[in-house]
Amino acid sequence: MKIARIRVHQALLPVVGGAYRMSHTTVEALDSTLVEIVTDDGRSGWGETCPLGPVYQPHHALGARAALEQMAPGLVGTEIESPRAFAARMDGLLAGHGYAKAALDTAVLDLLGRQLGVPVSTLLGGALVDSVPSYYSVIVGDPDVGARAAAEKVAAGYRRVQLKVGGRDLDRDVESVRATWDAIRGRARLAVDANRAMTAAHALQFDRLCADVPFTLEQPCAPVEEMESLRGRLVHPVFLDENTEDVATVLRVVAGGTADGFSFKVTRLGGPTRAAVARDLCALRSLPHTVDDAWGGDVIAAACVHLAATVDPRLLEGTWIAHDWVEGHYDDEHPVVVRDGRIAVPAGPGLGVRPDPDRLTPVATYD
Ligand code: 0XW
Ligand code: MG
Repeated sequence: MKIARIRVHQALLPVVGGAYRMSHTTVEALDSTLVEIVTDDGRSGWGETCPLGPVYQPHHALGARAALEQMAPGLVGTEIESPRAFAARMDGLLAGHGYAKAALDTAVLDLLGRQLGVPVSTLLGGALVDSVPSYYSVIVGDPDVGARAAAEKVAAGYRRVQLKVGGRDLDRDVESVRATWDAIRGRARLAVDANRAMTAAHALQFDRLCADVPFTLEQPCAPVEEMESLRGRLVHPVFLDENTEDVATVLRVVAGGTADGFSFKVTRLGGPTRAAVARDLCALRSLPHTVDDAWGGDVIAAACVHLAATVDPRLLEGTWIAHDWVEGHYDDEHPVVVRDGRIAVPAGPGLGVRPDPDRLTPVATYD
């Protein structure tokens, strides 16, 4: 199966409700990049990457498309033998840029799945379940508004809530934590995500002020060294998110015992194939983790769910998808959605979703 053509598409995704606010940035629309790999035997496979704006991580939409432009000419005409062989070829064309390579990795998995007649989860080791738990992310805002939103989502079946804090007075964050926990206690777990906004001193203070509320504290500080300085000084278990920019960092953290779990972003780790290595490292130490992405539509959501389905259910903290914040779907017949707090693994070979190109804006074609 040879690559005959690579098409790059763009999807502009306005945020439903107007804005998604985190400690350091508020986004109102996201710029997603989809790739379609077309083979000489007429098959096509899809991938997607959608940075959460240009400051959440060192990733941005223009950079993704520039990376694809750099690699595509060296990929067209080559044989698709396996995800690992394809990853090696991408690395030979461009160093780094895992968030862009992720889209191509996903498209190759979609293609191989369709060629072999198996779902992507099988290519990632095999699904253990036919649906995965999701979780709901409450944005930084008024404590009572956030608590009501959390209560509504728990009533709708979610069993994990992530509360965004940071970027404001510490007491306001503490108020949000208490209001949200009071609204969901006994029915759902709580994670509190500062998205790197706190200093180590603030994180220690915040941890003490909320010591009586059980939650996992997600990425309170920015550099992994600062997170390492907090080890053993917090009462709350700590999850790393933004620090896990590659599998090597995951290995360092797992080996060093720096965190109690992770909030993984599949494209940040380089795509489902590489993210599966992070999954296996966590399994060695029974470290719970999420399988999410920063943003995106049905293609990224399907990739996350296929990988999440291969995780030991005991260790899967949940799969966040942006569907609550994105209007519509790329594929109306096979939308990836949360129902009763869970997401069904898309049926059929490959990803199980087929974007309608008419819903996308063509950006470039390489053949
Ligand atoms: C909650 N998320 C998975 C969605 C946004 O991309 C941020 C991210 C996180 O955990 O920080
Ligand atoms: Mg996070």
